[in-house]
Amino acid sequence: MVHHNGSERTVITSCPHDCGGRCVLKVHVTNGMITRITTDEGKEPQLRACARGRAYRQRVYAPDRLRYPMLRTGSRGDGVFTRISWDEALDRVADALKRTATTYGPESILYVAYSGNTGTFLHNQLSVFRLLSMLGGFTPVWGSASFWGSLFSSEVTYGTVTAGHTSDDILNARFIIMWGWNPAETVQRTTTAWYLAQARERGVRIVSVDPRYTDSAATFAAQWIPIRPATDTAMLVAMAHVMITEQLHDQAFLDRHTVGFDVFQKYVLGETDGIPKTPAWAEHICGVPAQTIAALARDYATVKPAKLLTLGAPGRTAFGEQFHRAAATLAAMTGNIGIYGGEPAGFGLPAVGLQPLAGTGLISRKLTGNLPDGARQRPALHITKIWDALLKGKEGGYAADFKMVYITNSNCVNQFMNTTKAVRALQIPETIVVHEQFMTPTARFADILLPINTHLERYDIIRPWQGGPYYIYMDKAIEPLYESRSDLAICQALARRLGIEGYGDFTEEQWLRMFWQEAENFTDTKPLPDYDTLKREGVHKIPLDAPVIAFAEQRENPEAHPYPTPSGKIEIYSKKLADRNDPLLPPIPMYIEPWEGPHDPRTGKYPLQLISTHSKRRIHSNMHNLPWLRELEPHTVWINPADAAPRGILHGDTVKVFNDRGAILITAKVTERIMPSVVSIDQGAWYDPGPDGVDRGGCVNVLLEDRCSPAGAFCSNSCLVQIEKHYVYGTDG
Ligand SMILES: Nc1nc2c(c(=O)[nH]1)N[C@H]1C(S)=C(S)[C@@H](COP(=O)(O)OP(=O)(O)OC[C@H]3O[C@@H](n4cnc5c(=O)[nH]c(N)nc54)[C@H](O)[C@@H]3O)O[C@H]1N2
Ligand SMILES: Nc1nc2c(c(=O)[nH]1)N[C@H]1C(S)=C(S)[C@@H](COP(=O)(O)OP(=O)(O)OC[C@H]3O[C@@H](n4cnc5c(=O)[nH]c(N)nc54)[C@H](O)[C@@H]3O)O[C@H]1N2
Ligand code: SF4
Ligand SMILES: [Mo]
Repeated sequence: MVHHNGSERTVITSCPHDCGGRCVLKVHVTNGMITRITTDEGKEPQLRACARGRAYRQRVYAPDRLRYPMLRTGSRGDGVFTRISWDEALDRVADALKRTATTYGPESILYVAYSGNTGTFLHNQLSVFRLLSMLGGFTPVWGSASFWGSLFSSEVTYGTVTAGHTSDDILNARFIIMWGWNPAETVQRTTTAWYLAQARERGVRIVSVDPRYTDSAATFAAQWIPIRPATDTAMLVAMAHVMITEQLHDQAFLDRHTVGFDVFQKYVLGETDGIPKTPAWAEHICGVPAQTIAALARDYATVKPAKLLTLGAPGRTAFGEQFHRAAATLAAMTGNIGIYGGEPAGFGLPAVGLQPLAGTGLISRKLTGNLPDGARQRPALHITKIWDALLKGKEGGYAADFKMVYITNSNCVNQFMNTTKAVRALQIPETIVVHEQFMTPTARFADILLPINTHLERYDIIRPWQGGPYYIYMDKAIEPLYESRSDLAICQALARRLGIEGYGDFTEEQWLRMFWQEAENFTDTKPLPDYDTLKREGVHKIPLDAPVIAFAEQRENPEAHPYPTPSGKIEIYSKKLADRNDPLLPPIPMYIEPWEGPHDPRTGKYPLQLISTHSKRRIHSNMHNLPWLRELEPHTVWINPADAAPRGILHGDTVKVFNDRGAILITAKVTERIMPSVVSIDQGAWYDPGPDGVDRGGCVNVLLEDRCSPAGAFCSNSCLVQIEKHYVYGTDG
């Protein structure tokens, strides 16, 4: 939507980066320049932008924006480039694609794309995905760094990932557990915090289970329960023990709606392995006092309806899928499924609007006709295996020797685990192409680096991450700066050079019109307004009579509406998993001792458990370079006084955080807001190694192992480190 007021235009848009929230940005433009950004001040609940969205003007006009296509002239990683023309850049990329595909086969082209844009209809990784598919295929990556454990558990337990409620249902709960969940800082839905604040005002009891005392705990919670990372499953299983032994569980619900509770119960009571999973047993593992565990179990089982809310972090651990399987089992034991104010503790997607994960992709594929299915036929590479696969290729058991790496929408050197290994791995391929907006740690490895415009310089339509009930038309505020272009425009030019027919030479608005018409076929909330109405109004809220809740039909009549699982019931015991016969991926949820957890023998050398959290001043690595947001919060490692004192570390000191994989320098935040023996660093600070290889940028992935859980979860909260004070010696002797 565009408004005129004298010489000022006001353009409505939103943010496409991966924070999950989708807020309204009102961009004020005078003479083609953005002067300020304001936000929704209308009817509540407002789609109100955070500091990052409000600071976006600084990102658009940042002095370090990439301006021109560039060719590497230094070594990979140095960041030394020379300017070239678009014609030369596109010729070089097209030649490399053709040469690689014909010489080594299309599978030797690895496409690494991640979360630069999510929820957008047009500008996202599908531009390149389609191009490479139509060229004959490539190797894609698979896995979700965010919540694979949760997606996996939801599929296994409920047969679907649409196992969540809309945020307004928070008002129906009488008890809320925020389990490793911090929505005041890491937005996943724009309105969540607003509803939590109201719940607190109404006297609803809210508890936070988290190694850190987060802003969410400080703002909403009556109680903070600190817990050792990666041990949550033990606590959940012990809560089940309390419910079973005190007969607090909802046996009628379990009988009617679930399979396999009997097997789980035997495990909990110790009938299968001789170890009763009592609160005392769990206390030793997770560090939460037995009485606290028992009290939480009693509250959750008796104060109804109740929500156990979680997203990704506790599952981003070794055996993280067990956490989500156990959480869903407790939701079933307390009968909090299919009712207002409950929550299935599955993947938190409500069934409303476009299927968020697949919708936009499906539309785009459908519209481009019969894609050669190349991409999907080739074995995809897990996001934690990229570096290993580049280094080892076929000899290491991978499907190809990767000769060309194409990177868009991702700062993977920084964001995927084991950065030091990434640096070695990216010396291997013959060609690396990166589409970026900034000279990120990943962009420095490009041979050909292409400048991309920001979302304020193009048109799009967006919907929230988790099927929130609205769409926003992202109007174009200004023309693309410098020589920047969209990924789509680049792919259109490449398609012409490569002789690919039918890629689609439409304008942005022509594409969007087609996508929007097609969206009708992918949504259950019809009718949608027509394209021109959407564009004029800016925001389309899907009218809902009541909160959308998961499994209401199943709750009412499970015989007529079976769960979409093989048994038709909630699978506490999964036959599918039993058939896999993998002791590390058992058919019922079980606590499995994690690697790099509190009882790993390596704690002798590296006694501190490190978690990496999402920062309120960034979206991953995006916006790390903006001075306004830097002022909001310094980049630090949180450390408890009990761990700082014996190391001689004072608040504000520079410290070295290290293990066998690498070392980083960072400022210490000495605080009681993190439990002893645990330290935390926000992910996303830009990797900046010194001559000694020690990272002065504070990039946490230098410390992490590139390893996933048995189901494929990204284990970025399973890591052991040591910390020491870093003394800076003068250079003059
Ligand atoms: N501002 C901002 N918002 C974001 C993002 C961002 O980068 N910035 N990123 C978005 C994305 S892509 C994602 S995936 C989500 C991530 O959303 P989350 O996974 O919810 O976010 P995290 O900050 O990783 O972790 C949430 C909380 O879990 C705690 N925690 C860590 N490990 C454990 C554990 O083992 N057990 C327990 N009980 N708690 C633990 C942390 O201390 C933290 O307070 O956030 C989204 N929102
Ligand atoms: N240790 C640790 N590591 C983590 C996590 C953690 O909790 N701990 N969290 C993980 C999670 S949940 C996630 S989702 C990932 C995120 O991993 P990434 O998606 O790799 O992280 P971003 O920093 O968002 O990088 C996106 C890049 O895309 C660029 N970009 C933005 N818009 C466009 C565009 O239109 N076109 C192109 N070509 N580029 C664009 C941005 O400038 C940015 O550099 O990180 C993961 N890494
Ligand atoms: S960064 Fe996320 S929470 Fe902040 S304004 Fe943009 S969409 Fe909203
Ligand atoms: Mo994520």
